[in-house]
Amino acid sequence: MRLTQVNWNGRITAAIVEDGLVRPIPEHNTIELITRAEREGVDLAALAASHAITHPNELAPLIPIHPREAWACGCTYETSAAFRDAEHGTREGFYAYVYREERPESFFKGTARVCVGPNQPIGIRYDSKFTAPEPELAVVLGAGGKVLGYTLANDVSAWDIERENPLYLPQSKIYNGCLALGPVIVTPDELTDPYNLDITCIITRNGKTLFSGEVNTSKLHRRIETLVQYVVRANNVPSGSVLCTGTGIIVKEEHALAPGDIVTISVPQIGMLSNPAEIVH
Ligand code: DO4
Ligand code: MG
Repeated sequence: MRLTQVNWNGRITAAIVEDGLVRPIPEHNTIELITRAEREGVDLAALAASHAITHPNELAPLIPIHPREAWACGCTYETSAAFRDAEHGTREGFYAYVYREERPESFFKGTARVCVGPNQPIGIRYDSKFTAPEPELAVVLGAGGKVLGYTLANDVSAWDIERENPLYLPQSKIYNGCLALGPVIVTPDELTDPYNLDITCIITRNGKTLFSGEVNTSKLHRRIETLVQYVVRANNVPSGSVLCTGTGIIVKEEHALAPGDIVTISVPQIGMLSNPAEIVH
């Protein structure tokens, strides 16, 4: 099943997506749907199916979930660790260490406040000269870290701020418009193999392709359940949170985001997440 949120009678409402049309689930946003499924001990997709209206509508997908918390893992693809080490001036192998060791890198990425959905602007901090998109597979977490579904994420990052000093990581990662999510959440019964997804990313500027990159999730160096286990370890991450699994596509400095650029991330089994970039203060 594919779930999103739409504006239905003036309320953000969860909806099932079928053949490009949506069937809203009245009185529930995605968090409310997840909370109810857990409270009643029923399957999320079954609950959605039994409460969705029957008539399909043509409504634009919004952010598929306003996550209670957003978390992210890093250096989960060799390309990400190698790029960061190559660029980093101070500690050689700093990122390779995390790539290699049992404990993965994880960090807080924010709350719904910093998240945007399809076609909404992603942020370039006004004090960053090298902000890059990070196209990632993300999982939606239920109680105890259960994977309820998959979506696309853009872990937009001010790499120049991170590169200056590792202690600046939170400032490079958390700010207005730093995380795009969407366009849908695909439940695990429909997306059975998250380790064979082609992720592509295109940046266009003035209608021309500035950058294009791709990676297959088979290059993800960790099991998703391992990433989840570390993030929820001694940490009661609430149901309805999101975890980004890291980038395998690296955008270099010559393609740093500028205002007006459009970033489009695609995975055929999930869809297309497109966002314009803008300066944020
Ligand atoms: O340590 C830096 C963050 C890495 C990251 O976000 C990624 O690899 O996706
Ligand atoms: Mg990332």
